[in-house]
Amino acid sequence: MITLYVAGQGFGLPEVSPYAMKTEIQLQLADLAYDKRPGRREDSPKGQVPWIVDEGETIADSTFIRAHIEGKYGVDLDAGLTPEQRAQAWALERMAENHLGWVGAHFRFLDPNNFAKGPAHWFDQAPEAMRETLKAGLLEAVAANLKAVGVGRHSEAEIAWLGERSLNAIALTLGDKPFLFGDRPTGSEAVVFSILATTLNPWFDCPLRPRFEALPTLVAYVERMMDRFYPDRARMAA
Ligand SMILES: N[C@@H](CCC(=O)N[C@@H](CS)C(=O)NCC(=O)O)C(=O)O
Repeated sequence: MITLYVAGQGFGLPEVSPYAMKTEIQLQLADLAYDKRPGRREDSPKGQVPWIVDEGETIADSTFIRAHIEGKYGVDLDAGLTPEQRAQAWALERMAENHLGWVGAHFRFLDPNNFAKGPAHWFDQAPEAMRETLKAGLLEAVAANLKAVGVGRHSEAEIAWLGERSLNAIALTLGDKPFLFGDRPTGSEAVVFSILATTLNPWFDCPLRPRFEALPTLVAYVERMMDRFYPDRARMAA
């Protein structure tokens, strides 16, 4: 049995970490049984969630977890895709994780109201005397990461414009299909959906939401994925 270590649910989402959501969906797509437990990033070999322990073997990072399960269990989450579609899937994954994800993080963390109603609560159980220092430390680390990846160097309007371009690219790839590459979900679905669900979570204010809502096929896609993989959880409000 595989044990999946995650951050846990929060802010109306089944998993606050899009990467944990991605791995959970990919385990379901691979039809593998797993046990889900809360994990502290300090206990992860790469200092981040998610990670898995599979028969004593520890694998960290969602992309390497996918490679592990596909290799070990002989599963191909992109079965049926052409080589061009596989290349496109990889490009979409990288855009979602390494670009749109940071755009979402910018608005979630650096908007003071969003921070107060979201990430600030991670420190609710910390000793009161340390709470503000811990919050400031997290904000500083996220801001430094945003600067390092480049997103944090732009104005709010520019960041929203960059995010809108990614939303449009995903919507155009999806077209009128139920899933990105046809009638059934493939591996990249887990990535794209998880980043969209986190970035456009109605719990937070985000200038990208009106742009997302102007793309009804994308809104329906997020709802379809949520219903399929988390039927008991909150739906994204349209
Ligand atoms: N490349 C990693 C990214 C994982 C990631 O960014 N996890 C976040 C939570 S969403 C985390 O643990 N952040 C804590 C940190 O970086 O210190 C993956 O695909 O698993």
